Amino acid sequence: MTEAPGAPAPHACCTPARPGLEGADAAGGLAQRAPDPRAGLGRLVPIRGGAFTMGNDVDEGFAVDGEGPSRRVVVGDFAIGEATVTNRAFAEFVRATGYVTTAEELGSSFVFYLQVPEERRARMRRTAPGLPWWLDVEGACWQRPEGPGSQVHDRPQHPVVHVSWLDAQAFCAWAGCHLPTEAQWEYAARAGLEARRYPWGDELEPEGKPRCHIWQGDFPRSTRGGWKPGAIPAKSFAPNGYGLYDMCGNVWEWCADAFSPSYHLSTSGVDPLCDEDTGRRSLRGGSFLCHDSYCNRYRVAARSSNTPTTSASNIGMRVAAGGRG
Ligand SMILES: [Cu+2]
Repeated sequence: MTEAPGAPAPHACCTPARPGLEGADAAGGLAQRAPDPRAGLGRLVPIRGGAFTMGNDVDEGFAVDGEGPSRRVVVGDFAIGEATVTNRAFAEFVRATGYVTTAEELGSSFVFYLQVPEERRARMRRTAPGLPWWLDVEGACWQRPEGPGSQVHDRPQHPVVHVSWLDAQAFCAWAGCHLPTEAQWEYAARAGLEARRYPWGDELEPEGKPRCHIWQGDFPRSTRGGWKPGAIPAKSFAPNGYGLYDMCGNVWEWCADAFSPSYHLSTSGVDPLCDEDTGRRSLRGGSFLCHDSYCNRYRVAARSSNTPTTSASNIGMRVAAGGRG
């Protein structure tokens, strides 16, 4: 699908980026404590490896994303979180380590404008360049997802958001796991269905029922039917065939790979991992801001990326264990 007329970049709806902070590409400084592996992580689903068709050749994404050419890829056995990492699990990590996230260090994070109360919005000036619906909100971070005055005490089962790729790496180092590779993520998302658009098949809303948390209404101006922009609790919709929740929509999920648009041309066909020095990291799954009219990256083959220091109210993470990573 196409982006809106006059859109600054086809990456637009999903991912503002922090400029000028690239290069910090390793999660240094966090002592590896004797972790309680998988503490508070929820279930890790064992996935039996195999061969699958990865990527997409149908012209329904954005050429710059590099969704194709599709190809056969083999992944080894691994395990993956049944859901995204929750606020509860991330709080456990912070309590145990005193970890300070990138957003907390830098003093701000990106919040979608409709998530910020109108009276506060009016006083805000800073927006992401070219993306007016993103506010760079001072004080926004995982514990205050909409900025000062917001909190997560009543959202323990929501996915943690405002985590940078560096934060995700640090969390994984503590929990004794790793971020899934793109190949592991897509293999898990497809759950054995070949060449389908979504984890459940080709139809977005079978029998008229939403299957994932994506934008409802006219993006980015208005919502319909009482739908509100913002992450919702993990596991709010039915899982896919492998028992995995929210592989589409809700929040973007960081992957281990460096992002390259030529990923499908340049990486191996066996447990691929892109380690080119591109300054960006891959994101999968789409978020509550995705909508067919603007950004349909809630498909299993769709890809996005951001700089490793970027955080936003629609970016979270899921962990993996075993296999490559
Ligand atoms: Cu999107």
